[in-house]
Amino acid sequence: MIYEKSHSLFNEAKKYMPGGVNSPVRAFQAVKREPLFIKSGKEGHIFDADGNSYVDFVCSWGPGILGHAHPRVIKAVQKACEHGLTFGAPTEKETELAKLISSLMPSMEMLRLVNSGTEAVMSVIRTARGFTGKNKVIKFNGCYHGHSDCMLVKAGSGLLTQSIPSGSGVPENCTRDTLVAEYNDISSVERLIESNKGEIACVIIEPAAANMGVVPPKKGFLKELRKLTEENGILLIFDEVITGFRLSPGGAQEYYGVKPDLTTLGKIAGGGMPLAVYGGRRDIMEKVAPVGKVYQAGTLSGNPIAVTAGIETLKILKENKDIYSEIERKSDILEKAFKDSGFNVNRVGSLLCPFFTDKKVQTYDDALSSDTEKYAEYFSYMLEKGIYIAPSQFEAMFVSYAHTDEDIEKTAECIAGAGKFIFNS
Ligand code: KE4
Repeated sequence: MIYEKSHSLFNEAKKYMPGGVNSPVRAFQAVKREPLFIKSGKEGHIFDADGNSYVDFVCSWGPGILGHAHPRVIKAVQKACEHGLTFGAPTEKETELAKLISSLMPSMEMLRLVNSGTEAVMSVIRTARGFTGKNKVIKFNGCYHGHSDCMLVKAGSGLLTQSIPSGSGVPENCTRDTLVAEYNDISSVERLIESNKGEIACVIIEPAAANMGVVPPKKGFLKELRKLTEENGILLIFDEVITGFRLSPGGAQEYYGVKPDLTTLGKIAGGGMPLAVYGGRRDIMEKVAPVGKVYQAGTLSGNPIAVTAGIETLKILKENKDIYSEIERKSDILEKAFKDSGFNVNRVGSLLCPFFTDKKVQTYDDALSSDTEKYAEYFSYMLEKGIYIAPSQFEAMFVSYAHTDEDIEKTAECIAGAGKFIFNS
């Protein structure tokens, strides 16, 4: 493959944007390569500036469950644009999207549209604090909830730690109320609740973790977490920015049969446009301004174009339930290819992740034991074969409805080849 055009575009971009990118993971640093500059996408494929084509399993980190440039979504967005892009005033479409989301996720009795997953999480935490009058928040090591200050914490060594900020620019006082438990370890949550009795507003979790690679919840873990939070008057927040409308039409809460008090959504909810959501129990959401005193606002929140993309996408998902059985079927083939080729692969629905460790990956520490150099080799092998996967061990492979049987077959063959190349099996 030739990458000359991407190379020169990257050099130019680096003069104007940190690392030449608008989000760090896109810089390909973890896989020790220069990023590709993408020119276009269609169905399950993307095309870079040098004219190379790839089967795309990043799918813009999740929104692309229907593939790129779905004709129905594009047509609806083009039509909406003719009437103006944004008014900063309520429109009927926002109610239509809110009703559609609520019909798919009944726990979301009332919700607010925002512009990014980060904004949704920042707002839902503030709402949980405002509703309970408590400040402390439990998150899980290895779960990512966007870059709002109180979520940018890295657990100290061991469990039950007072968090220290990760990265710079986050003052200690922004994270002193953020407690870190271990994913899939309910006793770590029990100990935090015990040592912070009556002070915890909420627990936030990725119901299926996809930001430390893919780590499914152990059987019963989510149900235990629900019971524990209910018993202690602590709100349970499912961060479904990735899992929402992906694991099932009703997301992880339908897939696992556990009802949170609050939920955040993003990615698929906006059909690829900047749109995210937070919501849940009506009595909690009625604390949000202008009804209640929890302030949250946004110039472009619920703008007609992003809302149109979201409505069209969710309508297609709601009208074609076979989409979910289809992406499961395609994911079955890929999972089998990984396993037959000697990979240690985790999977939840249409989210997959090969780990380069002998451990069964069920916690953040297990995930950290993965050989990221080997992941980088795997990444390059697949890229050179025209398969575009996450440029980091700690992300997910997203299967879309637009991936054809040929795409899946080609990918399965490349996985087999990568297995031979890496494990020289
Ligand atoms: P955004 O602010 O990036 O829209 O959403 C933050 C977020 C919140 N919650 C979960 C579970 C998420 O996965 C994310 C963002 N996901 C990453 C990919 N792992 C976005 C990609 C990026 O950071 O460039």
